[in-house]
Amino acid sequence: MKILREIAEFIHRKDRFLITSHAGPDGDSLGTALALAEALDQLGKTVDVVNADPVPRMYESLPGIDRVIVSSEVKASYDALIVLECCNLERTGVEGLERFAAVNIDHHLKNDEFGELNWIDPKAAAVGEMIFLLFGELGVRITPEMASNLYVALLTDTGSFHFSNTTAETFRVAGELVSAGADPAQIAQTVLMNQPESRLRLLCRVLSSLEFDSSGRVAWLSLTQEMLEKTGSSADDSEGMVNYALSVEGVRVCAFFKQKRAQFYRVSLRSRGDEDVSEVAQHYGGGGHRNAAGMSLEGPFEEVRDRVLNRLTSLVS
Ligand SMILES: [Mn+2]
Repeated sequence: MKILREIAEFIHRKDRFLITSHAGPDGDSLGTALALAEALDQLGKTVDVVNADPVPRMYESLPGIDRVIVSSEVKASYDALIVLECCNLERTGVEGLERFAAVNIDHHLKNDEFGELNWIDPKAAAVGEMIFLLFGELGVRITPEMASNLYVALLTDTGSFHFSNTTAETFRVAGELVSAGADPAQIAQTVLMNQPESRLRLLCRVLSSLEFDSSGRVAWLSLTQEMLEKTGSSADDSEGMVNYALSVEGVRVCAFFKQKRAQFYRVSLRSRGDEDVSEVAQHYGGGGHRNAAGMSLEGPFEEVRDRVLNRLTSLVS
């Protein structure tokens, strides 16, 4: 692939790198950033990893996680910037990035192609799957730590290999990562099966908010600031809870309304099949993939809920 060669040549030409990804980091953005940072270490480059938001608890065990600098502004200078899964620079939540020559690597449908080099592959299950190919092009050795980080990227972005983005290529890469030292059982234990009690208490409350439309094809969940306070949870403890609504027989699409503050909601959307929830998200200024998307909405809860549900209902009727 030409773009892979161009990115590899770009990396070989530069010395000081900054890697960043979207605000509200997830397993793909963090795992891929850390694996890429280690690859650049191997090539003798200087690398900083910056994220606007703190590392969610479930990813604290990722090898090299301590190198993530949490900051919403970059003042130092670098030769190059590598941006992972962001449709534009604003999505990083980090200021001061416009100064750098950027490589833009993403697997989302909509991308502004803001980079000097842009590698967008919506068929990739995770940016981790893409970066694995880049490692081949760069000729770096995949250490067990890099393999584990990329495996976390694949595992979490595919919903443990459940989602429709899971392909033969995903399993091929996952297989190579296991051969290189990623331990699937141990990673599942530390990332997925290591929840604090507070998260389960939060899950109980979120699940008790579950509702359905009259067709049974649309389901929704909600989370309030009060639920977080009462259970001693943080907002990132709700990651993945949206999928419970989609797991119900007959449900085609679902929404998860997360109150960020009074009259302000972050809405996650999921679908099972051909229903494209990214269209709904884009209508409200958000984005994502066909089966997983999100946006933010302002207003009283009932109003926000009804606006979204109207759209979701027409998607399944
Ligand atoms: Mn991703």
